[in-house]
Order: sequence, then structure tokens, then C-alpha cells
Amino acid sequence: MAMVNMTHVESLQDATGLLNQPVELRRQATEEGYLFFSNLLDSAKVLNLRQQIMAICEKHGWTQSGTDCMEGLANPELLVVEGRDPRWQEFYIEVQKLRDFHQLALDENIIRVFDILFGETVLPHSRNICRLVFPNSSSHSTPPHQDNLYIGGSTETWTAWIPCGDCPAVLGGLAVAKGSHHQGQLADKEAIGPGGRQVEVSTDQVWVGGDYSCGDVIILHSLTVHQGCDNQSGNQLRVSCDFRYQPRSHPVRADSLAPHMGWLNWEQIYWDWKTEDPVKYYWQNWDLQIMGKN
Ligand SMILES: O=C(O)CCC(=O)C(=O)O
Repeated sequence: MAMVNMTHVESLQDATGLLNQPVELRRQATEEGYLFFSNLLDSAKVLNLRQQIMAICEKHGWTQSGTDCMEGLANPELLVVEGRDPRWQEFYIEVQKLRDFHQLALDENIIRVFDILFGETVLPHSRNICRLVFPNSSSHSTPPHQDNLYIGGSTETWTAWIPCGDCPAVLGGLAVAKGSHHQGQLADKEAIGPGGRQVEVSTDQVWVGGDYSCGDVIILHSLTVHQGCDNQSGNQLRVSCDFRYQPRSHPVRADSLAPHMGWLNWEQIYWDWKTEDPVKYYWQNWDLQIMGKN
């Protein structure tokens, strides 16, 4: 669905200064349901991943011919949306095989944020997600939703949303409904767009969003309502990652540790990685409370 209208939008406030004030960081996270960190990641590392994802787009003819794929200019004759479209499936299978995509989820700067937030060891989920949004695809923007619906397990699971490159507001970054996690689990209904479900949002809800730069990260509680803004650039692809984290002592649902979409298994994803690569199966020797899907 196209994004819901946002009457009140506040700009992103950088929480980097709270990283050495754990009590205040936790207080703000508990109160607002999100934290934004400007320039948390090495932008060269994020751009390296962008290069690999855009090269896949170029190979599939999704970028404008004759342009540098890093610019992310979309093929004006094409519009592919996330879902069961075989063109999407082929693209996504290649993204899921990228070692640097899965490695970014384990970046030490992200893990440090969650170590501080949780005050205990972190379990990064391995079901890593990439979103690629074509321009002029507003009817398929990610509808307002709570991640807990899809993750289950511990409500103390948080998502890190990371733009793969600069993401000015016109490109349609993530908008977060400030403090919305305090409402608890909301009723949802069918909707068009990634996830396929949406929740209602009051018109006086205060949202947070705007321009993101390469290296920025926004984290949000699993009950915090958020939506993907429409890509109104007219000609550019928007690429981003969603990675999830929870305290390691909390229960985790088995599918949070399985490849996103289930089109591949880990053996297929890891097929050409080095035998001893620490990114492979990193969670398998940990003492976890793994639960089934209800
Ligand atoms: O990037 C987007 O459009 C939204 C991503 C998101 O909300 C999610 O994966 O939960």
C-alpha cells in the first residue's frame, strides 16, 4: 500500500552521545521505542555491499543501461516488486548468497549498541533481509506494521534498519511511529507490500524520519510501528537491510535463524564461502532457547 499519511514528522535525533551513558540510552529506548545513530557504520563497508547488490541489479537489467550501477538509476522500462515474481526471486537468491550482506549484520558497532541496550550478550538473528524498492512503486511500499508479528519469540527483539547508500527522504526511507510500542500488540489486517499485513495508525501519531546518510542506522523495538515511505525519486532504486537482535537469554523462534523467504538453505547460501568462515553458522554452538512457530 502507499504509505499512510504522516501529519506530524520529527527529524532524526542522533543518539550516538548516549553510547557512553547506558542508563540514559535504555531510558530513551524504552520511552521512544527507537534510537537513531548517525554514521555508526563505516560507510566504505556499506558502499561495498551496495556495489555488490547493485551489480546484481545491473546483471538483471534493473539499472539504466550506460550508467554506473552504483548510482542506482532504475531501468525506466521496468518495475519489479518484492514477492513471488520469479524476477524478484532470482535477484533475492543472489543477494542472500552475498557473504558481506550477512557479515554486515554482525558488524561490531551494531553489536556494541545492542550489548549496551540489552546489558547482556546479544543474539543476532541470521534471517537477514534486504529490501529493494523501485521508483513509482508506491502502491507496494511497506505498510505500517510491527515486526513482532513476523518474528514472534521475545518482544525484546529489535530491528536495525540500514540504508545501503545515502537515502534522502525522497527515496523513501524508514518512518517510525514514536512511542507506538507502548500500545502493545495491535490488530492487523491484509495489505499490499512487503509482509502483507498492516496496522491502523492514529492521525495524531508523531512519526520520526527524513534524510538518512550512508553509515546511519535506526533501531526499533519489535512492537514499534513503522513503515517504508514511498520512493518518490522518480528514477532511483532504494536499497536497505533489516537485521534483528535480541538478548541471548530470551527465547527465539526457529524461523528467525533460517534464511529469509526460505528459497535457499544455509548450505546453498554458504556454498562458495571459506570453510572456516566465522560468519557461517555463528549461532549454532550457542546455548539458545529455540521455540517453534505457534
Ligand atoms: O525498508 C522498508 O521498506 C521497510 C522494512 C521493514 O519495515 C521491515 O522489514 O520490517
